[in-house]
Amino acid sequence: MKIYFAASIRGGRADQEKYNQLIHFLSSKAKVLTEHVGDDAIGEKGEKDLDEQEIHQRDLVWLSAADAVVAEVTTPSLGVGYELGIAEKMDKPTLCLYEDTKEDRKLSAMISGNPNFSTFHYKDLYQAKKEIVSFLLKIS
Ligand code: 6IA
Repeated sequence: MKIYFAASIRGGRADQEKYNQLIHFLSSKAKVLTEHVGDDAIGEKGEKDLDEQEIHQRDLVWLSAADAVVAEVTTPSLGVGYELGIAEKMDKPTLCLYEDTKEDRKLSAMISGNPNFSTFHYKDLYQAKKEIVSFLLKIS
């Protein structure tokens, strides 16, 4: 199974280590097409070896090839929102993971209110990983 993992790059890299751990976990269960999203060498500027048009084109090819999408949506990101909208149009099973441990943050209603996405609020990575396992079981 091929998974498109989406998470913030220019929206902010504060959760990068968490992305890394989720990608590592997902990779033990499926093929993750977008492992670079967790890479600590990618800062808020993104990748250096491709231009922006190439990145956009490549990411859409990968999204189209994916069997499912897992998005970490705690840090708001225009790119992730865009990818989620496209994933919905492509009928990709989609899991949105949101860490709700901080009162001042709120997830967009366009994500939490969308019946086509499975949105899961988690307090720690253990819960997030458990939900990933149920999601993968459900769609396989
Ligand atoms: O708006 P954001 O940058 O936070 O969007 C992040 C999401 O869009 C991720 O899920 C990625 O799949 C995708 N994405 C956006 N920008 C990039 C990128 N470089 N490299 C890889 N994936 C990306 C950014 C620009 C670079 C030429 C400097």
